[in-house]
Amino acid sequence: MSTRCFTMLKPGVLNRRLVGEVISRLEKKGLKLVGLKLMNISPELASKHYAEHKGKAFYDPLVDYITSGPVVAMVWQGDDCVTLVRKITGATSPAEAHPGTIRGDFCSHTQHNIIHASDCDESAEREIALFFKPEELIDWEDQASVWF
Ligand code: 3AN
Repeated sequence: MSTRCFTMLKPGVLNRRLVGEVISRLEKKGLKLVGLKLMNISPELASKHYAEHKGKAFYDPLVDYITSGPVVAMVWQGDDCVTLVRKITGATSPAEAHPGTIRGDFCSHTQHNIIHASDCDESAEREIALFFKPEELIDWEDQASVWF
């Protein structure tokens, strides 16, 4: 079943010139990009996005970091989208993320683990609604859908 996943390249990824590389990996898998924007995150949006982590030791540094510079927010669509994106993203801790995954290849510290990806379909829909207006998403006709 076609579902959606919210992903976000965290602050600093623009600096590292990795935006194209990450998008390319998700595209090559066959996922369909239906939303994309460069944006700054307000503290209010950060606190909504990371509400489940409120009270944890890493929460304040996480909000400070995620609001520290522009992010690239994306919505991907495809069959089992969240599962596929999270496989390509790799484990939360870069030490556990396998080589060949985005986190396995491009980062060393959990707090600066390059990319956010929704962890289930419900989180994806909640996060998409936080970051995108409905009219910012374009469900274009996919002629290649037979392959994916
Ligand atoms: P994921 O991003 O893999 O779904 P979550 O939701 O557990 O992982 O964590 C959200 C973000 O919080 C992570 N991407 C990471 O930046 C940060 N984070 C999670 N656990 C830690 C930790 N133990 N120390 C520092 N930062 C953490």
